[in-house]
Amino acid sequence: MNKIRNYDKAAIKKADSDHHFHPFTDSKGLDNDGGARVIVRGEGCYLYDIDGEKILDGMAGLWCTNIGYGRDELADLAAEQMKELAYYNTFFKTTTAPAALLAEKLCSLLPDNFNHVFFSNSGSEANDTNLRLARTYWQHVGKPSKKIIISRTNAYHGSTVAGASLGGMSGMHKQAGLEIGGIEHVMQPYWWGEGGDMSEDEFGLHAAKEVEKKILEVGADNVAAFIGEPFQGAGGVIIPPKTYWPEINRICKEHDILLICDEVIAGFGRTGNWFGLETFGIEPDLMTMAKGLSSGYLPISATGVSDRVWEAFYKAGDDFNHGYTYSGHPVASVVAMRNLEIIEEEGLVEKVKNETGPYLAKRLEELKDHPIVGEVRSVGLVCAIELTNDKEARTRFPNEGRAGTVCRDHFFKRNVIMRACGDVMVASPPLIATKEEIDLLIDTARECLDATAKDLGVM
Ligand code: PXG
Repeated sequence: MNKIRNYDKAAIKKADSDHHFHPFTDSKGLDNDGGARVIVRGEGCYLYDIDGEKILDGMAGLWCTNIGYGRDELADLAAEQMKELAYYNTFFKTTTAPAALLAEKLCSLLPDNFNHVFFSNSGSEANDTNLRLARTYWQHVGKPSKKIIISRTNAYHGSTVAGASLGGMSGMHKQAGLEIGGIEHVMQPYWWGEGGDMSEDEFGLHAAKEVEKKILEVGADNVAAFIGEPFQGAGGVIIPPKTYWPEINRICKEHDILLICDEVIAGFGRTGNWFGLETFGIEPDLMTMAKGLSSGYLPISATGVSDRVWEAFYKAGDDFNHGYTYSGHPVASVVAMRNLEIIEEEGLVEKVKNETGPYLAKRLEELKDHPIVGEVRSVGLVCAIELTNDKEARTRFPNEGRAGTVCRDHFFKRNVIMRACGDVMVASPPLIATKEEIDLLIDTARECLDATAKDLGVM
């Protein structure tokens, strides 16, 4: 066990409350709830807070700690690299060994037509990169009018101005007046919420055709790309019907639109394959990768660039006027490289595909009959539980989002982390999770659903 620093709990809580502006948080509400929980240590799938409570992390941090917490060898490698070369950039005719080797390693995992990567530090930045790559690509091939990016409502592509604009989170759009031009949103492939009387397969085609409709409406000559997550993560683990992605492939090809696959959550084993594109049969031109690339040990992200796009930039003989101080940071690169090796050595992708993914699906099915559960769904080691007040009509409890918050708080009290996306409970545990840990997650879910139903006056 690693040594825990001897923190002064009261001082930390006060510092946090007085000075820390938290992301995606109602600060007054947080204070009224007694402030933030202080996490001090992580080991495997568990976190420990400053009060010594042991917490099962059913969310892998924020969908990222794929290899779990407490891997000393990553800390040792980072220290070694910092002592040798803490930093150098990858601009101006220079590189570093860790960045070069990570690029090579990453490309060995990507589809055959992907042989280059561009490094950034977060998923948001990687999607900013994608937007610029897509638009610049069309300039290079002599079609500069192709600028519009088509995305979906309730998509999440990050929190920078471009990331949030590409995303379709209404709350984010409303607050910041995000109006960077040339981004259009179409419906999401969310059968349970929006499928009405259609079968899942019919609805998958219908939702994909909305992309085609939008292309025809604005003119294919004006569209640069379509962007989508293989399954929507932050939107509530929305897993598209199997008809959706093949039709999107067809539409993008037919209208000559680049396809950007945002693998920030789906990548690095989450769905039981290295990438979500394998699970769903997606044929992209650009890919966004972050989170599981380093399992969250250090910030690093990458854009996968297909040969088609790469060749246009290569032939153009011009600078790509884009990059970040820390693109290809050597310490983050070394850590990411070892993280990928650990995923391989421990067979985590196969484990999710053959053992824990099917086990999670099986245990999850048991919750289907619960009175407030509308649907359960999973792919690999990520799942969702829809809370409903009417299973047949597929409707929500009044004050949408409240049922989810009530349920989330029951998990919190029981030292298990499951996230509420509105009224959808979602989990995405580290890929090292054992069947016992999945049992704890699902057994706790049953208890929390009962308690939530009671609070809402259903049971
Ligand atoms: N794309 C996808 C698909 C994501 O899920 C990003 C891009 C942006 O990555 P960065 O590293 O810039 O955060 C994400 C991030 C949530 C939650 O509440 C989800 C994310 C981030 C923060 C919160 O579920 N996903």
